This record gives sequence, structure tokens and C-alpha cells, in this order.
Amino acid sequence: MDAVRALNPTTAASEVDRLGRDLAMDAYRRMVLIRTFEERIFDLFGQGWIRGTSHMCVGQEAVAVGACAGLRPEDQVTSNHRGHGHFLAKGGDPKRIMAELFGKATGYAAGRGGSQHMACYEIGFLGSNGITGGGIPIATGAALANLMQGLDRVVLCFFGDGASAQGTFHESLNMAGLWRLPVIYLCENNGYAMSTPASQVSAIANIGDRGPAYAMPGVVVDGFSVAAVRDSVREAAERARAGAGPTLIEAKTYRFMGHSKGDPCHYRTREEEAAHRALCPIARLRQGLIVAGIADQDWLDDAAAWASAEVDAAVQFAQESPDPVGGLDEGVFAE
Ligand SMILES: Cc1ncc(C[n+]2csc(CCOP(=O)(O)OP(=O)(O)O)c2C)c(N)n1
Ligand SMILES: [Mg+2]
Repeated sequence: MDAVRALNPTTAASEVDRLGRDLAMDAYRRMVLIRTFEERIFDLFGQGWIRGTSHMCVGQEAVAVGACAGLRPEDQVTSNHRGHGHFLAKGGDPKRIMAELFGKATGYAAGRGGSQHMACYEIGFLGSNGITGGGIPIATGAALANLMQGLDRVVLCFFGDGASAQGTFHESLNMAGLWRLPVIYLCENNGYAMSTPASQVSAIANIGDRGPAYAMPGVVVDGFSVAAVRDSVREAAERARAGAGPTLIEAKTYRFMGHSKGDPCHYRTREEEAAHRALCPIARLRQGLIVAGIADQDWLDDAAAWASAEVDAAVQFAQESPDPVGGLDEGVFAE
């Protein structure tokens, strides 16, 4: 947490200044939608509507929303096991994401994939991924494909601190640095890989500091600041589009919930959790909107009601959707 505070000079007001009025309002609503969606999933698990597992990104919303705000619509992203927020921020339909979690035919993988195997190529969401570090070479390959086809689009890869210890991270960054690929590696350092603290498994304090070893800038940003994440991604995307190659960004953040449902979080203290909850990215932007005179209580209530209604509609859609029909290989991509 001290590391986050140290690079956290942004105030609530400066969040809004940097984003501008319209984007600040839009980012707020999207972050509230993601949080509402995730909290509802947690409840639906408890009620037995959703089976399997699911990893919630509560606390990390500013990374997903800030990153996608720094990209163009035609740009692509890869995601990991904690991917609902990434998908929603990239423009995924809450109804079809929810239906996939319910295992219904109307889901993004026709009910076969679930939380960790969803994709929508039309909006550039190249997929969540249950293999830790599995999305990193996929993003690298997609960036190479875009470059070879002369397409003016960049790929952003979301992954965690745990994934940055995988061989795929080092192999991919080396290749991307060597070939100047138009890719942005965005590490969401939420402090833990399951129960393992990042500080116990990394020889250096900042994962972002590994960038220069692979001939790319390494940037460390406050992952609770949607403006800081947006700015860093926008700059990296400009760099990539200009042919100057990849960037590694580390966003320091924290997951407010357990690793997945049923995690009692015995490996961290309640005090540590409370200290990080005080840095909540939604609360900070809300404060900024109020101070700037953009939002009053009515507007904030409307945003919350809109998000709830979106999630209600998604749940209803999922509940009323038909079960999958046909073979196991329909709706999924497998070789
Ligand atoms: C190759 C592989 N090894 C181990 C796992 C089990 N696993 C699932 S999530 C996870 C931790 C990932 O940590 P991090 O990358 O920091 O992401 P976070 O869960 O913190 O978002 C692990 C080890 C896996 N899914 N894939
Ligand atoms: Mg982690």
C-alpha cells in the first residue's frame, strides 16, 4: 500500500480535470456497473444459480475502465481469469456475459465456456483465460498479426502479478521488444497471486521495472486512478501506433474480495483490507465529480439505479435463456 500512496499525488479533483467532464461521468458509470455486476455474481453463487468458479475484480475497476478509455474501439484486448470487468469495459453485453456464467445457449461461448472462456472478436475482446499467463503470448501473436497485415490497431494484454512470474511473460516481452510489436502489457498488481504475496515471489519491488530489460518503457501507475491508467495506456498506444514498439505498465491495485468465492483471506489482515478499501477508485472519482459540481446526489443515485437495472436485466435474460443444445464443441474455439 505504501507503494500506491507514494505514486498517488492525484486528488479527486484532478481525476476529473484529467479525464474531462464527459469521460469522467462515463468512467464513473462504467465502474459502478462493473462493481454491481461483480457483487451480484457473488450473491448468485451463494444462491446456487452459478456453478464452477468465478473471480471478482471489485477494487480493480479503474484499471479495466481506464485502460479501455485509452484505446480506440478497433484495438484489441486479452484478459485473464478475472475478466468480467475487462469485458464490460471493452463494451461487452452484460446480458450475454451473465448468460455465459449461467451456462446458457445465449452466452458468449454458447454456454460451454463460462467465466474464463469468453470472447467477442467483433469488439476486440480476444478472450478471458484460465491459464495464468496464457493471455500474454496470445496478445503478442495478435500484435504480430496486426503488424504483418498492416492494421493500425494495438493489442492490450491484462494479466496479474502472479502471471508476471510465468515464463510466457518473459518470452513474450523479449519477442515483442525485439520485433517492436504494437502491444501494451498491463500488469494488474493486486498484491497477491491466490494467497501468495507479490513481495515474497518477486526479486524487485516494481514489476514495471522489468520493461527496460526487454527494450521497452516500464511504467508504474496508481491503479486506483482511472485517469492515471487512461493516460499511461493512451501514451503507450500512441507509441505502439507510431511504430515505436511495446510498453509494460504496472498498475498498483488491490482486490477487495477474496481470490475467488469461498476464500476466507487468512493470508492478509482486516486492517490491510480496510486501508486499501479507503483508496476505492469509485469513491475517489465520485468525490471528484461532486467537488467539480458535475454530480449531485440525484445524479449519483441515477447512476446506481441504472447499473442495478442493467444487472437485473442481465440476470433475467440469463434465467430465461434456453440451455445449450448440440455438441460440446459448439460455441468454443479449440484445436
Ligand atoms: C498455469 C497455471 N498455473 C496455476 C493456476 C492456478 N491459478 C489460478 S489464478 C492464480 C493466481 C493468479 O495470480 P495473478 O496473476 O496475480 O492474478 P489475480 O488472481 O491476482 O488477479 C493461479 C496460480 C492456473 N490457473 N494456471
Ligand atoms: Mg494478483
